Amino acid sequence: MKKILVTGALGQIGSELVMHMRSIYGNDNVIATDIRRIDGNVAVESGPFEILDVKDAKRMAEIAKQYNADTIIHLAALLSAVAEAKPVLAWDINMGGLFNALEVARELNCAFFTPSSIGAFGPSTPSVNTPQDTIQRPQTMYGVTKVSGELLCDYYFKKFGVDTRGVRFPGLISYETLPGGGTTDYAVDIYYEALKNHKYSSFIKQGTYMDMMYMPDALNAIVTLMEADPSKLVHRNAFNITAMSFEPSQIAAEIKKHIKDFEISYNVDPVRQAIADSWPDSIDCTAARQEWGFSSKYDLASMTTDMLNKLSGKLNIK
Ligand code: VAH
Repeated sequence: MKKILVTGALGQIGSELVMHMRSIYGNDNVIATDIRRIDGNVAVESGPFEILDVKDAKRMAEIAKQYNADTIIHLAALLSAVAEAKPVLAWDINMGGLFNALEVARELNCAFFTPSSIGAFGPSTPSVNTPQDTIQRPQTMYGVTKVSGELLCDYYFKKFGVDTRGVRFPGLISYETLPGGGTTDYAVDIYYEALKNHKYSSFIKQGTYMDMMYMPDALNAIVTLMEADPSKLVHRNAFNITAMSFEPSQIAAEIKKHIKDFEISYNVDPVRQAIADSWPDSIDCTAARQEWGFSSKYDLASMTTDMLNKLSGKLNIK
């Protein structure tokens, strides 16, 4: 990877991945794009930034040619809860944008990464230690676009030889940007509320297990996969990866070790609860470990310590 075009660069993953990749490949070699510019944002100010609506195929191709991109990291998408509220827009952005990005990668012979998600599984998928290859009948628009995206990326590899690669991300937890519109966002919101108010009302009910990962491990996984030997990639797109699986009372108990009077309560959102119930409790990531050496560093305890330290600085709360 030498000239990397990132779409959705101001989102939860993009805002940190741009900085991570710039630290590895050089500021001028990572072109950040998003549908809007946020002046002062470090991803905008520390290197090339272009406004790009991923539904605009012509503009995407122009930017990729202008910067001689050899890699496209396509992150622009609507997340699960927003996609369920706006399913037509979600298909338009998640699939229309993906198709445009794959076409640019095909025309310019770019390597290509886009994330799938545990949202690509559904209620008929084995929910414990979910296999790499299994039933995928998601019942959310987000999940439909993720399964479709996995198949489209496989097609572009087999039909056109585009070097497509991807992972099925679990819920990602980070402190740089507030996540928007996801089902796993409770596991980010809880840290903010714990520091600000020493209490949190969870929209996901107690006992609801979901796979999760701290953002540093997600960033490392993307770079490791993109640098991996392609001859070793059997599954190529949509590798199951995870770092931990927990339910709301477990993250609350871990926070309580740092904030003694922290209390969790529950005010369940039926829409996001139904989405969470359709996802696995835990997934198997043997294929990722075997084919490109995936590993994760953070567990719930070490993530909680780091999240609370970083957020207390960001929120200026001692
Ligand atoms: C969401 N954070 O909740 C995203 C992710 C696995 C969850 O896809 O929609």
